[in-house]
Amino acid sequence: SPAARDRLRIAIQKSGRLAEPARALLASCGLSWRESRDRLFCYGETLPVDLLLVRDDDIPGLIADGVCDLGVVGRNVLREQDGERRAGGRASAFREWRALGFGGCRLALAVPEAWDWRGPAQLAGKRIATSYPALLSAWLAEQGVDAQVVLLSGSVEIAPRLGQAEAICDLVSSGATLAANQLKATTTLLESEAVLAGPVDAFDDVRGELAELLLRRLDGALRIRH
Ligand code: PRT
Ligand code: ZN
Repeated sequence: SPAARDRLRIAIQKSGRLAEPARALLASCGLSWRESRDRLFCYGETLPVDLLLVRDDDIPGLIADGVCDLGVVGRNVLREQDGERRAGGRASAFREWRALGFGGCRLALAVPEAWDWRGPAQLAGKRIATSYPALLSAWLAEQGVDAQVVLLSGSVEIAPRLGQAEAICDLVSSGATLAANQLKATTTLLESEAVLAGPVDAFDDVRGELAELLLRRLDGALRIRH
């Protein structure tokens, strides 16, 4: 279990879609920080709550390793990494504590516009490109469909045109990217948004009280927003 600490450390995205909204939400909870020159660590001034600025993909692992206590990350990333851990026989090491109401998108299956979509069975024997292999594999298994998962770290939507796959499974918000690549969304595998992620169990030192205080303020801030 993570080493005891008397300050709470929250990981947020350094740059990207969730970076500014995450900071703004935490600031609306009364937190403020003094920034270090490298902009990787922000020291909490009003409360002993520090920020670590990282890649979003690193956030679940930082919580699992006890390097950070909490994190703001897409549910898609959190569920994918939990799925990968459990597929590898490891126990869950983080979970969703709160849905935060921004960064909304969906993980969807998309096929060429020319396809006459009749359902998941149509994917049998096909290649599906994705950056979410655990979530896609779990869904395929649930549907009883035997398809090949092609793992790509980026530019998933171009894979069908490049001949790497017949279909894709990727995040969609406006749908413009799919349309630009002559693809159409079919089934939604996961509705996603930014979430506050934390360990599976409560903290057993002063971080527990800090986390409770933060959650109370967060719930207040989220109520005002909605
Ligand atoms: O550098 P770092 O690794 O931290 O950032 P990143 O590039 O991996 O992440 P970033 O900032 O792109 O996304 C962070 C999180 O924002 C994601 O994990 C999602 O939870 C959330 N989010 C919300 C999205 C989108 N909407 C989104 N539309 N993440 C990505 N997209 C991409 C999608 O992959 C596709 O390429 O936008 C394109 C589709 O958008 P539309 O509007 O054309 O449908
Ligand atoms: Zn990322």
